[in-house]
Formats: sequence, C-alpha cells, structure tokens
Amino acid sequence: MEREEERPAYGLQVVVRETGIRPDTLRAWERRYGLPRPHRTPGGHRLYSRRDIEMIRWLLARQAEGMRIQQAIALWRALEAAGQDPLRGMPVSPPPREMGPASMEALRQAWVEAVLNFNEEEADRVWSQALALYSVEQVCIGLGIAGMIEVGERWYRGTATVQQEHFASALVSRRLHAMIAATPPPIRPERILVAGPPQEIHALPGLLITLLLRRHGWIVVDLGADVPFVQMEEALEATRPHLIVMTAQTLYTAATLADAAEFIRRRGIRFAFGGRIFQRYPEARRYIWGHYLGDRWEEVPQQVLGILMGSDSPPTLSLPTEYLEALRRYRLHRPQIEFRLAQQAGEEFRTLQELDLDLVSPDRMLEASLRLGVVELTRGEMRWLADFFRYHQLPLPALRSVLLGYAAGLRQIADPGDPLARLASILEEEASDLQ
Ligand code: B12
Repeated sequence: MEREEERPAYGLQVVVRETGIRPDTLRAWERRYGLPRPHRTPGGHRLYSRRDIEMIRWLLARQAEGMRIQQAIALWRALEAAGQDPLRGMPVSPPPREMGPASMEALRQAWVEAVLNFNEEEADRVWSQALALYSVEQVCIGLGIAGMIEVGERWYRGTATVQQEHFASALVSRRLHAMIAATPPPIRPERILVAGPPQEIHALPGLLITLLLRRHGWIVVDLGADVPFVQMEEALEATRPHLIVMTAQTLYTAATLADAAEFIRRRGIRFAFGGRIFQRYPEARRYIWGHYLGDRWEEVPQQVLGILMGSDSPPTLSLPTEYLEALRRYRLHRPQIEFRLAQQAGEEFRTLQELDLDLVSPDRMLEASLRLGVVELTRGEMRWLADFFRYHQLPLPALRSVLLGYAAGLRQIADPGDPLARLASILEEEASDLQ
C-alpha cells in the first residue's frame, strides 16, 4: 500500500513555491544525481510526492549549512544505505496547498511587492516560479518588463523611490543577462547590432531585444546603453551588421536616436527602432528613418525577419527646413535664453536644476521637439512634468516661472509663426494651467 507521503501529487510549480528552489536547478539535480526521481504524467509532466518535497528541503538545508550538493546527495544515500531515514526527526510540514496556475498578474504583483521590499530571495523565487509556468519570453515581458513599468509608475507617482527602481532594474538586468548567456549558439547567418542611442541610459529594452533575437538564432552584438557615435565607424567596420536596432524611452533620446538613424542611413545599413516614447507619441516617428518595430515585444523577431528578408527601404522624410532653422537657432541661443531665465526666474530655475531632471528637463524637451519636427510633443511632456511636480509636492509656481522664462527667451529669437514662436505659445498655455 503506497504511503500517502509517497503519492505523486504535486507539479513542479508547487514544489518551486514550497521550497523556493529554481526549476532549472531541480531539473539539473534529477539529471546529474537522479534525485529526486519524480513520477511522470502520460504528458511527461513531473509529479512529486510530499517525501520528494521534504527531500528537496533537506538537501537545500544541507547546502545552507555549507555542503556542496554532491556531498549532500552522498550523505542522503549513505543514510539510506545504512537503513536510516534521513527525514526521521525532521518537522513534518503541512501538506502543500494545491495551486491553480498562478496568473502572470498574481506573479507580477508578488514580484513587485518583493522588489519594493528589497527582497531579492523572494523576487527570485517568484521569477523561478513563473519560469516553471510560462515561457522565457512570457516571463520577461509579462513579469520583468510589465513589473518595471509598474515600479516606474510608482516612482513617477511618488510611491516608490529611485533606489527601489534601481534595485528592481538591477534584478531584471541580471536575469536577462543570465538568459542571454544561456541561449544556444546562433543558427542564422545575419549579424544584428543592438545599441542604446546617445544619452539613453535605460538598458533593459536593449537587453530584452538581444535575448529575443538570440533565442531566434541570430548573431546579436549588444553594445548596451548610451552608445556615443564617435568611433562608431570602427565598430561597424568590425561587426559589419546586417541590421542595427535601437530603442528610446524618453523624448530627448528619441531625438538622439533620430540622429543615429541618419548616421546609419548614410552608411547603407538597415535600421530598426522602437520604445516607450514612440508608443506614447506615434507622431515622434514622423522624421525618423528606419523600420518601426511596433509596440508588441512578442512581434519583434517576426518584424526583424521581415526586415532582413525584405528589400524595401523605409521612406525618408527629411526634417522640414523651418525646423532645421529653428533647431539651429535654439541651440545657438540656448545660453542667452538660460542667462535671461536665470535673471528673470533665478530662484525657480535653480529649484528645477537641483531636481536633476536631466533627460526630462524643459530644455531637453524643447530641443527634442524641434529635432523630431513636432512642437506639440512639448505639450505632452510639459504635462508629464507638471503631474510629476504635483505627485512629488514640488512648487508648481517655480515650474510656471521657468516655462514662462523659456517662452520669453524663445520669442526673442523666433520669427512670426515659426516653430520657436509656436513652442513659446505652447509653454505660455501650459504655464497658465500651473496655478
Ligand atoms: C528602469 C528605469 C530606470 C532605471 C534604468 C536602469 C537601466 N539600467 O535600465 C534608472 C533608475 C537608472 C532610470 C533613470 C531615469 N529615469 Co527611468 N525608468 C525606468 C523604467 C521603470 C523602466 C525602463 C524600461 O526598461 N522600460 C521598457 C519597458 C519596461 O517599458 P515601456 O517602455 O513602458 O515599454 C512598453 C512599451 O513601450 C513597449 N516597448 C518599450 N520599448 C519597446 C521596444 C520595442 C522594440 C517594442 C516592440 C516595444 C517596446 O513595451 C512595453 C510594454 O510591453 C521606466 C518606466 C517605463 N514605463 O518605461 C522609467 C522611465 C523611462 N524613466 C523615466 C525618467 C524620467 C528617468 C530619469 C530622467 C529620472 C531622473 N531624473 O533621474 C532618469 C534618467 C537619468 C538619465 N541620465 O537619463 C521616465 C521617463 C518619462 C518621460 N517623460 O520621458 C519613466 C517613463 C518613468 C515614468 N513613469 O515616468 N530609469
């Protein structure tokens, strides 16, 4: 009569939840040491008994005491060979709770909770549990990327700190690196270069693209985030890519990406791009040369295959002359505009500078809107900034003075109705809402 605790009853995800072991570690033990020896369902799924779960806990406890797994396994076997039950005297844990398939939503919430508590062990356990239930792609997109969006939104709303955001992104980054390293060797001949445009420090999208494309068998050279363009020539010489892929998360880096696209177009290499900012503002893509990769990560490999197999070169829309002139004039007169700003709204201007808004400072947004050829983009970003001020209880009057200061500076160098004058109107309109 099979004893209850040896009845094969629990799937891999229950074992992972109960013990915290990573699915690939458990599979490796089974492969290398033949322990534990789960039953298999007709569908080939592993089924573990309560005794298996206690054995795994026993082996993990020995490891925590400093034993290597081989030693722990050998001890387990020696005790059994001596007719002793290694689990005798061990506290018997309550029977594992059956668990319906944990929804990605539930797993993401558990992961976000863990990272906000700087609880790496729990975050890792949830990620491993997800890998037992879902594909690598589903976990990276549904837990990693979606989890980061949630953490980012909490930072924006002032309910999470930038340190929690750094902790979370470091965990995701490490997981993506590990999975990239574990990807089988390429099976396709094409070489793809992945790089973050200048000033783009958000590295996770590039890592995810590298993982997705390597898992589809392409040779992927990942240059990482914030790649400057000096000496890019040598890198292109050495790697001879069939395609270059870039992503941007902010308006300013959408503008540096646009410059990068021009550099690449002149060298006759295919270019593809994507990113949060292009989902938020589709019109920001208007004057960027290259293939847009769409908004869905799942479709990226298919899109890339189409680009590599296809012959069509994307349409080239060059930036209208009035924007080229406005951008030239803005960059030329920026010091004068900011000098006048410091005079007119010195205190407020310093308040903004101390916030170290960096990529999302009004100046960067103005320059980016001109480079991307759509002044209306500034309105959306000024509203992002105003809400940021509200969420973080920052002085709206300071933002108002600075926007009006920039508007006055722009009017000084603008021609009637040109993009600079239109930008000044947008700033005045948005400032009027900041009471
Ligand atoms: C992680 C993170 C950081 C990390 C980066 C760590 C790293 N090494 O990567 C750190 C903490 C360093 C950081 C810093 C900053 N960050 Co940040 N960051 C993020 C966060 C949370 C995730 C970034 C990311 O990986 N995004 C990619 C995925 C997760 O999200 P997504 O872009 O929304 O993508 C969705 C779609 O757009 C689409 N998608 C996105 N990219 C692509 C690409 C392709 C090819 C496809 C098909 C689809 C696709 O898929 C996703 C949905 O499935 C985002 C929040 C967010 N929503 O992006 C903020 C965010 C991008 N950061 C933001 C800001 C403002 C900053 C800072 C300027 C803040 C500051 N002043 O310090 C600094 C930048 C400093 C600097 N020098 O630039 C803002 C930008 C807002 C704006 N108006 O542009 C965001 C949006 C946060 C927010 N909610 O406001 N950041």
